Amino acid sequence: MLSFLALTVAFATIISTTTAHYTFPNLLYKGTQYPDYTYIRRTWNYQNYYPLFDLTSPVLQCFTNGSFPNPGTLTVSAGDTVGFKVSGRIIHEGPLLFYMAKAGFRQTAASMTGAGAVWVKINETKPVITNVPEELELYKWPYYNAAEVHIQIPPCLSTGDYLLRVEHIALHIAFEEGQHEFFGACAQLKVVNGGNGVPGPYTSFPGAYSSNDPGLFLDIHRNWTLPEEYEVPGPPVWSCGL
Ligand SMILES: *[C@@H]1O[C@H](CO)[C@@H](O)[C@H](O)[C@H]1NC(C)=O
Ligand SMILES: *[C@@H]1O[C@H](CO)[C@@H](O)[C@H](O)[C@H]1NC(C)=O
Ligand SMILES: *[C@@H]1O[C@H](CO)[C@@H](O)[C@H](O)[C@H]1NC(C)=O
Ligand SMILES: [Cu+2]
Repeated sequence: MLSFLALTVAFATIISTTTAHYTFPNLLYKGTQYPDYTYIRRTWNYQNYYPLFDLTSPVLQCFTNGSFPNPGTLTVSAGDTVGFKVSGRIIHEGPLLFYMAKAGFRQTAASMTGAGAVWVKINETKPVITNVPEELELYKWPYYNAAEVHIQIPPCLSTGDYLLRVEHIALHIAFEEGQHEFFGACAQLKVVNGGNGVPGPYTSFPGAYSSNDPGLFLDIHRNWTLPEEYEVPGPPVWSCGL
């Protein structure tokens, strides 16, 4: 049985599904907002903003489908904060995740594909614990309605070329298995002034997620009294051991 709230939210979502989705087209760095898909790979959904549902698709690597040339690469220092401007706002509820993948031997951020077990999760957000009434879902997911998101490059990360992958997973209709909506993008970064961090564990896309993961198949509108028990999907976060 679905709660009234779940049905209401699902119905509202169906109505607005083609107009209200979101992409991450602009890199933000040291006060500059770069033009669309400068240092960010142009995503498969850059025009229609469609969600990705297929957890077995290589599109999950960088939300690209191979139709567009890769952009340039931005130089940043380990420990710097970079951001992604959202096209509109993150209008669905769910976790925000960041991953990085280092370019291999004779690869660059522009030439690497993101295939294989190369990804390390560097951040994730759980829902927050609040006494706000159930209906005010705004307060439960820290990035709900966000117009931009930011991430610190791990200060101990070793110097080199990387993909930085942002991912938002919308869970408003995830009470049906497979109805998780994935949105994201990859920035191409050259990280300088790095440290001696040893990242891990590594994961791959596809491969990191299954449609019956507890964090991907759940009713976030029902029995939602214990948000601290939410399990963000994918591997644990690596954070320089901090
Ligand atoms: C990739 O995405 C673009 C834009 O959405 C689309 O025009 C193109 O047909 C897609 N190519 C493939 C191989 O799916
Ligand atoms: C609600 O969640 C709690 C904690 O996971 C669980 O113990 C309880 O059985 C759940 N109640 C219902 C009605 O699903
Ligand atoms: C993840 O991001 C949040 C919000 O920016 C920040 O407070 C937190 O310290 C980060 N966690 C790690 C492990 O970097
Ligand atoms: Cu949606």
